[in-house]
Amino acid sequence: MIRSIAALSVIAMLAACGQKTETSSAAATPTAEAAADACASATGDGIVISDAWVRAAGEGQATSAVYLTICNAGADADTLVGAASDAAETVELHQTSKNADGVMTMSPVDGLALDPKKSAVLAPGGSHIMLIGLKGPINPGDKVEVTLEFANRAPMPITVEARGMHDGGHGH
Ligand SMILES: [Cu+2]
Repeated sequence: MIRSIAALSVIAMLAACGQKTETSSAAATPTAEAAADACASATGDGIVISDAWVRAAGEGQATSAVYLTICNAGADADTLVGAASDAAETVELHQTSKNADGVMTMSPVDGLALDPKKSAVLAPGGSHIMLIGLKGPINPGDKVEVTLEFANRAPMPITVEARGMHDGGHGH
């Protein structure tokens, strides 16, 4: 992170929400704004994943969801087109939204846009990677392997840690 301090300070001056710029790795739980700021100054051409976790699921529970922040550090747009995991029979990209009756529903989407130098935030109440047909319980602290699939990049395997209902996210 040290080499990006100069760039971050520039961004902090430019960005309205630039007061928080630290987004490194697992310990931090950056806000969407902070993650976007850090992504704007990211170097290289890669995808940078942060704040990745999977919701813990008890015995007999059929579904769970993976949440993460995806920074597209490259200069070109890409799309998250899918994901795979041995933890579930089926893995789908989902978008949660409110229907006409004001009820939260979720539905599959073909892809999630990854704009250059921007972060896409998959979080409770919004987009998520849905695990359908869990092959077993996922306990808090468990590690789950998930492979992210992109339109313009090689698949990217990541490891996400399980959090209980009360540890992660803020509802829904
Ligand atoms: Cu879902």
